[in-house]
Amino acid sequence: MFHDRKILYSGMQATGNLTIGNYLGALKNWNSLNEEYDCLFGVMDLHSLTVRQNPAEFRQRARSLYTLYVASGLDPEKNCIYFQSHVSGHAELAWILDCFTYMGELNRMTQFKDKSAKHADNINAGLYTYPVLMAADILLYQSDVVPVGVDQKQHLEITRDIAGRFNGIYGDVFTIPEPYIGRQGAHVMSLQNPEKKMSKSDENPNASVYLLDDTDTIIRKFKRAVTDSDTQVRYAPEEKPGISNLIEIYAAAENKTFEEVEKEFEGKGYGDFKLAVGEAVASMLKPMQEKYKELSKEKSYIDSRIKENDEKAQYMADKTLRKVQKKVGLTERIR
Ligand code: AQP
Repeated sequence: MFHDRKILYSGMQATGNLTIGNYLGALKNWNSLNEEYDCLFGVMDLHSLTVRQNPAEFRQRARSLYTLYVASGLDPEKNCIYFQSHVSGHAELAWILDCFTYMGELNRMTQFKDKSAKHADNINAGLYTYPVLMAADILLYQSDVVPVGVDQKQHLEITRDIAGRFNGIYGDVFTIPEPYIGRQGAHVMSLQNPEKKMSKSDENPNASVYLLDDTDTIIRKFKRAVTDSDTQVRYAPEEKPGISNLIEIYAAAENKTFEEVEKEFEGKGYGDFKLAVGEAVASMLKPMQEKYKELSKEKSYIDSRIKENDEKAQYMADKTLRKVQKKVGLTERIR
């Protein structure tokens, strides 16, 4: 499966149903990465535990996330698509790296502050040490590049700091990962509050469009999207955040520039535009939804890919983990 090319690592949490933000911002672009890199894409189910999950729904959602990766076009025979929790090395390496991370560094993480504010009733230690588990995810596979959204930049920096510190003591154990510099995805905002990013764990279902929403639901959500009292379809994120967000979505769905979109809707009202955005998104999602339906019936195909890829990931992870264990002086296993 792998060709000794540079390794690229990414993943998504199973904290909710995937949204068009996850798709246009990440998943859509992941599809072309395999041309250049050996790619690992994780279903980051351990990370998802920082938020309390209903076990049955969580299990089903994580499986659905795996199937959606495949339905979106990621080939599980060319990419290593696997479950984070199936490779015990993530948690094992995270513990060792915890001992090489300073509280002062973790105290500076803005995502911890944001997420603690969002989940004030459950500010657990996992939320705090989340960046160390993320560092373990990346370093375990000797990843060269990581595509990161703005909100994850700080986490990649701390990963590089931890790896550099470890290498400084023990020699070249870890590859120091670089941010992926390539085509950036769209940044999609909430349909109900365009100041906030569209999120799979948003409590308001009208704020997000999910990848498995049917056409009527999609069109209804766009019709209800919060905009301004003006009538001009013009890209001006500060002044018109709602309409600018819809322009960004439409442009990404139709592969058009913002200027082309503005021109197309010159003299037309918001009603026409919202309907067009809904239709464009519904037709963008249709092939993926059909593929998802088909794949959901092919349980044994997905099971085999999960098994193969788990083994592949486990093999790669073990190599790094054994090296790390040896370097820090843990007693070798007797085989
Ligand atoms: N609104 C968005 N626009 C563009 N890209 C987005 N991503 C997420 N939301 C948007 C990208 O999707 C990937 C998923 O990352 P994640 O699952 O680790 O969690 P996240 O970034 O915190 O995404 P969510 O949907 O907002 O999850 P919750 O609600 O659990 O916090 C990343 O590549 C991210 O950049």
